[in-house]
Amino acid sequence: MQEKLIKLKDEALKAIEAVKNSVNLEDLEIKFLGRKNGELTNLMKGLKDLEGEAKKTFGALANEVKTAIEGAMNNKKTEITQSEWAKNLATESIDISQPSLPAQKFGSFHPNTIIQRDLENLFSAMGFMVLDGPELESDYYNFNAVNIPADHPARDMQDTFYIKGFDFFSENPQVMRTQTSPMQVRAMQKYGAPLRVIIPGKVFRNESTDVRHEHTFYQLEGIVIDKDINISHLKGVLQVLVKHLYGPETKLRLRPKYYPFVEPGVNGEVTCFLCEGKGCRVCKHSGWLEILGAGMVHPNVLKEGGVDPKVYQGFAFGFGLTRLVMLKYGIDDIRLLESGDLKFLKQF
Ligand code: FA5
Repeated sequence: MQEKLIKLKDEALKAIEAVKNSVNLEDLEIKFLGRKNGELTNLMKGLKDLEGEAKKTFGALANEVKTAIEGAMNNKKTEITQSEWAKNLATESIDISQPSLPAQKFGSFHPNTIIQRDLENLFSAMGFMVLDGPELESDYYNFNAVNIPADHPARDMQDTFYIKGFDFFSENPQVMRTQTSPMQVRAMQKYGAPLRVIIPGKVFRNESTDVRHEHTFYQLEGIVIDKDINISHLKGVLQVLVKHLYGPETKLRLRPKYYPFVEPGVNGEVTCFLCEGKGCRVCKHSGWLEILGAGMVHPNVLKEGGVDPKVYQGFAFGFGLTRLVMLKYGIDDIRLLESGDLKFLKQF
């Protein structure tokens, strides 16, 4: 019995020594140590037929053989695993010069959109509706309805882009809107009085561009119609806006300006962001930057909107939304905003 054990040990150790891969090693494990039919297990079944000292000696030897085979198995397992890793390392390679996968990119809102949304929230909190209007507008709403008849010289102040096939004498000639003011009349016609509404949107003018002027830019129109409305209400709302955007110290200057659709009319300026009022190329060395036109709604415009000027008054304002954006972010050339330059846009 004991010789059988020693023979089994020699055989197992030799076989383990010769094995080259983990699959064959597993087969050997089953062959020698397997619980059901392993050779060592089978030999140990004979233990029950022995007695006394012989049983003791056989038991001890069987344990010694088992430990030796298990130890050899474990050493071989480590050896095989290491050589398999080494083989993988030799065949696989990492190219450290390969560029990394592009990082996930997220878009961001255009600065116009950021400011527009911010102001929509501000005005909504003051009870204003937010409306949208057509960019291709009728000549009637863009000019006539806001008190600028066909032969009025004020039409020269806002030269527009003509539409292909434009016929001034047709029933409904159309233009790319030069201002958001046509929405004053559209809003009154649709909602009547009292009324509190803002209309942000794109406008178009045929003008030579420079650091402050674009041919395509954004305005934000506002109109309030109610009983007992006066110009101090207008000033209050404008001040809320400029202080909200630029801080409590911001100065707003209102000076008389002619607009056919308001009486009296004003233009509004704030301290230039670039030179802080000292004078520079952006503010044409005046220290002030014009950001809006405003005034008390002209009775002719109220009538055009179907509102009785004897009962209701109102004020209206038109901000250059793009100018507000320039001021907010210190952008010294308006043309950057519509340039589609990603380096510029990614900063927001
Ligand atoms: C108007 O467009 C009037 N509709 C504003 C208004 C509304 C007056 C309601 C009274 C009552 P004006 O042409 O001044 O006005 O333009 C208004 C603002 O738009 C200007 O103050 C300026 O901030 C901006 N703006 C005008 N032209 C340009 C331009 N070419 N590029 C960028 N911003 C401009």
